Amino acid sequence: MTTFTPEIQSTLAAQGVELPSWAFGNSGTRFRVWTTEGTPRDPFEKIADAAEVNRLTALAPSVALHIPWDKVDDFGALRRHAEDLGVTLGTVNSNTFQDEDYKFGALTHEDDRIRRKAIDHHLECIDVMDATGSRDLKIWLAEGSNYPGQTDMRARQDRLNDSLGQIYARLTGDQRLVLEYKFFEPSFYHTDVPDWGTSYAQVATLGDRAMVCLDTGHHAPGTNIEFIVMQLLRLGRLGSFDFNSRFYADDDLIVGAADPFQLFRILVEVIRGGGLNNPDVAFMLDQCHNVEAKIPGQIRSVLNVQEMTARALLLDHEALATAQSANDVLGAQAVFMDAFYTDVRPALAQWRESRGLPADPIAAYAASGYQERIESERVGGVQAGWGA
Ligand code: PSV
Ligand code: MN
Ligand code: MN
Repeated sequence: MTTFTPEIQSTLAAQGVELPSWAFGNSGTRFRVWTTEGTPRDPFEKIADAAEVNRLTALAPSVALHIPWDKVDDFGALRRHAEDLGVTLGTVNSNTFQDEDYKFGALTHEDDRIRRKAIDHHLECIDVMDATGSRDLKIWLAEGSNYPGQTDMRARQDRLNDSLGQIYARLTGDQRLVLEYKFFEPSFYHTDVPDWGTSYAQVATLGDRAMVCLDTGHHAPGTNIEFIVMQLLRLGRLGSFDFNSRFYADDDLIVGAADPFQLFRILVEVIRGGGLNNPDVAFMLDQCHNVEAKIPGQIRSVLNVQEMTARALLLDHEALATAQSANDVLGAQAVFMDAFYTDVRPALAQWRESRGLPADPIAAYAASGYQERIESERVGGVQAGWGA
């Protein structure tokens, strides 16, 4: 069985992956949203479910919020609720994709009234951050156009920059703005923040506390994502990850499920670039569990990240560097694949037990009675869903 050095053990022990509150609500596709027994009815119940993932894995110390989906009257109370359950409230995600006014844009809109409304929404999100103690404001914009000639792409970049500048100016202390890109959807011809280069160009003009968010599902098929990870770390602008996996487009499936090797390659570059357990880089999930059980789905996800991190930590950098500098193509590739093919699961199970955690967190969840309890308690009220 693989053994982990004390150094690897302490690196693994320090790892944390932020969970998205929306992963615990009902979700689906544009064809159907599936309902599930025991689904949370409000943000407090979503936080309770996220805390259960952390209790069983010690891997998920914080929960990301989406505003207005997670709007509550008293964010201080939500924060205390989270802290009582041993987690913190993390990234605040804004939402400018579900309001009639934003049909033709929000932060890029040519109508000053609508653009003002979108900026004000972000200022409200920063008020929420002040109450929750969150550091990061994450902005993903569903803005773009469907037809060539439909809009002035260049003027929209200028308005976007002005809007982001106004939002950035409202941040205080260690708060940050993180700008997420996505190559298409909901627009199909042009998107205002389609790629890391555009996100970088926008945030670089704002200041040091403006960063890029890389969602692994937001690239064209075949994109070398680990190259982007390497470049953003080099430039000191990789602010956060939205982890998930996909077969086709923005599928939001369990991270490491579609392409474990890609997750491994990304984590190798994260480690190479000093991004692991670096407070400047937030590791989050952005997933929806349409057909699988939600809490075990999140447990599976954080374990997948942990397993690929452990494999990446086992990479023999010395042997790799030697092979690389000799241009030993096959030798270098063999060293790389040796780490990837190492089955770390038995060693991780044993290590978890040595820390007082269940060797098999998914089995421990099934045996805990938590699912039965929420199914019997959470009757009545409206189940939360992606978008509510
Ligand atoms: C957009 O596709 C996105 O990745 C953004 O992060 C949103 O906030 C999130 O999905 C909502 O699920
Ligand atoms: Mn995302
Ligand atoms: Mn997405």
